[in-house]
Amino acid sequence: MEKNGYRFSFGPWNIHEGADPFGPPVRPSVAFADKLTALKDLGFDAMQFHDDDAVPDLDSVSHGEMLRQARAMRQLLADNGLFAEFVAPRLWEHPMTIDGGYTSNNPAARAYAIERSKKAADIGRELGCNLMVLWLAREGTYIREAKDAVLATHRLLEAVNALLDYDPALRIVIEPKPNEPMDLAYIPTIGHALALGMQSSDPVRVGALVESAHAILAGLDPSDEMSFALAFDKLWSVHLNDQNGLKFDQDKAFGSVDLRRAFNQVRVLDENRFWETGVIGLDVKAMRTQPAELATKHLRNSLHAFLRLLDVVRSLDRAQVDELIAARDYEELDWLVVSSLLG
Ligand code: GLO
Ligand code: MG
Repeated sequence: MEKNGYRFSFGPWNIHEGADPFGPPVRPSVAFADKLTALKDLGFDAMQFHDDDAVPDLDSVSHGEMLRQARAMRQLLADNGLFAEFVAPRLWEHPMTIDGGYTSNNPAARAYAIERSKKAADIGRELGCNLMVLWLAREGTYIREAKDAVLATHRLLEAVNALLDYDPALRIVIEPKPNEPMDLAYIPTIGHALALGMQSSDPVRVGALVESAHAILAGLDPSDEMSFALAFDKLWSVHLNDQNGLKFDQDKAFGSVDLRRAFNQVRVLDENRFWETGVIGLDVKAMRTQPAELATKHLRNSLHAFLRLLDVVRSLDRAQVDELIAARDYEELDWLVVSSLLG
C-alpha cells in the first residue's frame, strides 16, 4: 500500500466490544496482542496509548513494575516495527475523577489527577514517546453552578504547568471536545486549547489535537480547526473520524458521513506537509451491529478513505484552482471539487 510518506495510528479502544449506554457488550474483548497484529496487518505504523493500555491496573502496580511493563511494551512495539504515538492519562474512569480530575472541587481528587498524569509521563518516557494527549473528559460540569469556571480554568493551567515542570522533555497536546461525558466542557475548541497552552509556563511545549467529530459537535468545521492550529505550528496530532450531526459522539469511519468535509481535512493536512511532522491518528469505532470477526473494517475504511482522498487532493489542477480563485469563479471551483469527488 502506497502511503505517500504518511504514518497512521489508532488506539486499542478503537477495537471495542460494542457496549453503549443502553446495552452491554455484544462482542468479546480482543487481547492487546491481537489488536497489535490487526494494527500491523491493516498497514498502520503506530499505536496510541492510554496510560493503562500500556500498564494495566496502573493504580495498583509499584513504580518499578510500571516502568518495567512500559519498557516491555516498547520492546514489543519495536519487535513489530511499530512505535507509540502518544500516551494519554485516563482520568475519567477512576472513582476519584467522578467530578473531574484537574478541576474537581475535591483537593484529593485534583492531587490524584496530577499524580496519575505524572505516571503517564513516566510511561511515555519508557515507551520512547514524549507526546502526552490531554483529553479533558470530565473537566466541565453538568450544571453551570457546580464549579467556578474561572477557578477551573486556572486549575487546568496549573495542571499543565505541573506536568511541563515534572518532565522537561514532555510535549502536551490538548484534545478539545465540547461535550460528552459532561454537558459542557471547559476546553471545547482549538482556540481554547491554544489559549491555555499560550498561557502556560512553556508555550513551546503545548500544542493541540483536532478530532473531526469534536469540531463538528462544537458546530465548527474540522479543516478550519486544523488550519487555525497549523497557522501557529500547533497541530501536533489529529483524530480523524466522522459524525452525523449534533448527537452523541459517534466516532464513525473517516469520510463516511461527509466526503467533502473529509476531503478538506486531507487537503489542509497535505497542503501543510503534515506527513513530515505528524501521524494520522484515527479515533473510530465499529458499529454495534458489526459481527466480532468483521469488527476492524472501520479502521480499514478510514485509512483507505484518507489515501483515496489524498489522490483526489493531489490530482486537482492547482493552476486551474488558482485561476478560478483569481476570477472569483467559486461556482466553477465548487463544481471542480464536486466532480473530482464524484470521480
Ligand atoms: C473521546 C476521545 C478519546 C480520546 C482518547 C485519547 O471522545 O476522543 O477517544 O481521544 O481517550 O485521549
Ligand atoms: Mg479522540
